[in-house]
This record gives sequence, structure tokens and C-alpha cells, in this order.
Amino acid sequence: MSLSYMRRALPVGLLMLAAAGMASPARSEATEYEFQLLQSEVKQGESALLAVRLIHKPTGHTVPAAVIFTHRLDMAPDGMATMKSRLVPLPSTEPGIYPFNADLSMEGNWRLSLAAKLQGEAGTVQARLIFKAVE
Ligand SMILES: [Cu+2]
Repeated sequence: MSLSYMRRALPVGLLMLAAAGMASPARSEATEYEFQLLQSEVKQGESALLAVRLIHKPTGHTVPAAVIFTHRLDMAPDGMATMKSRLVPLPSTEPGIYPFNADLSMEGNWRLSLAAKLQGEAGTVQARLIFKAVE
């Protein structure tokens, strides 16, 4: 994407955010947060370690103590949305980092879906993150 495209697209994006904010203030607050995978490639195996970081986008700070109430792991990116696999949340060892133990039974592209509630924020933070299981 070129810089000139981004300059033109930005005001439209801001208007859309403003419109969404009027319709649903709670939702627009939750959109300031983002889950990010710590790694885009993970070694395939039945006891793989995945980790995501939750950031507050305006400040770049990591956000601890989110309650992840929905989590799912499947191979939707490779056309296997029904191929769901085991995903177990682990205790956080670093503020704002959320680790999981996962059964990556197959090499290829996996999707990690999360939904979380944050302390002091209405709305839900949702994420669909794609990563690759490699040998
Ligand atoms: Cu598969």
C-alpha cells in the first residue's frame, strides 16, 4: 500500500470509527486493544507453546489481567474450519502476555480465535490470528 493511498484512506477510516462510536460507544473502546501473536511460525507438535500479547494501540502498552472467555484453534486458513484442536490457556508469566498450550497436529496454517473482557472497559476484544505450524 502506497503512502499516498494511506493519506487518502485515513480520513475515511477516522470517519468510520467516529460513526461506529456514535452507534456503540462500548465497541469503539474495545477496538483500541489488539491481540498480537508473539510468533508467526510455531513448531508443529502435540504440546506446542503459543503466546499472544494484548496491547492498547494508542499507547503501545501491554495490558494485563484480561479475561479470555472464548478461545478456539482451527485450520480455517487451510480450508479446514471444522478441524478444531486442543487449546489450553496457561498462567501468564509476564504482564500482558497470554500463553497457551496447543495441539498442532498438522503442519500448515492455523487460526487462533479469542474473545476477552478487560477490566474497566465495556465491550469485547476479539481476535482472529493466523500462524503457521512448521516442522
Ligand atoms: Cu488440518
